[in-house]
Amino acid sequence: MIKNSLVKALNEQVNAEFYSAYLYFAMSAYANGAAYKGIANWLAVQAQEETAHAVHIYQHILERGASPSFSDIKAPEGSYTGIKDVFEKTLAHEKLVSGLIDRIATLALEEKDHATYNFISWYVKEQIEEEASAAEILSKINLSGGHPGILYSLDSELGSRTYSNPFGAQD
Ligand code: OFO
Repeated sequence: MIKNSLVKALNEQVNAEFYSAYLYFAMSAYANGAAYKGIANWLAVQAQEETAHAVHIYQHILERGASPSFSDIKAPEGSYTGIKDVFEKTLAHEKLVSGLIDRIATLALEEKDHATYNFISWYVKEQIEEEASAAEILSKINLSGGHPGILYSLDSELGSRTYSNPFGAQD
């Protein structure tokens, strides 16, 4: 039987994942308005992945025989000073999420809940990739020195990202 403390933490994580989706959609809308269509695409795919994470965690709560609970999803910041600002905030947000995931992993170990520990371990690994990809894009933006041609190439590169459900279910 899953402990209430873990149900609470997982419910909070569902909310945090939906917030992440909101945040990346807000950033995508900003990038779209700033004519960075490829970056807008990358961020929209990121938002879809975050939604898939929320659903996946919600399903785990149900599968463990517990009740999901729902609270308000915070509105994301909608204004940015440029794409560097967007990716600085993306990296900072992913670091924050890594901390939330680590907290659940620690709690699962303390509660000797190996099922939740095994479940959340996927996210521990995922967060390494999430931080690395945000850091890589940010360093490319920094290296560009604001050169329009380099930023155009980066925008084209990020425009090729496509969404596929990370859990192999229907998109
Ligand atoms: Fe849910 O992976 Fe980013 O935050």
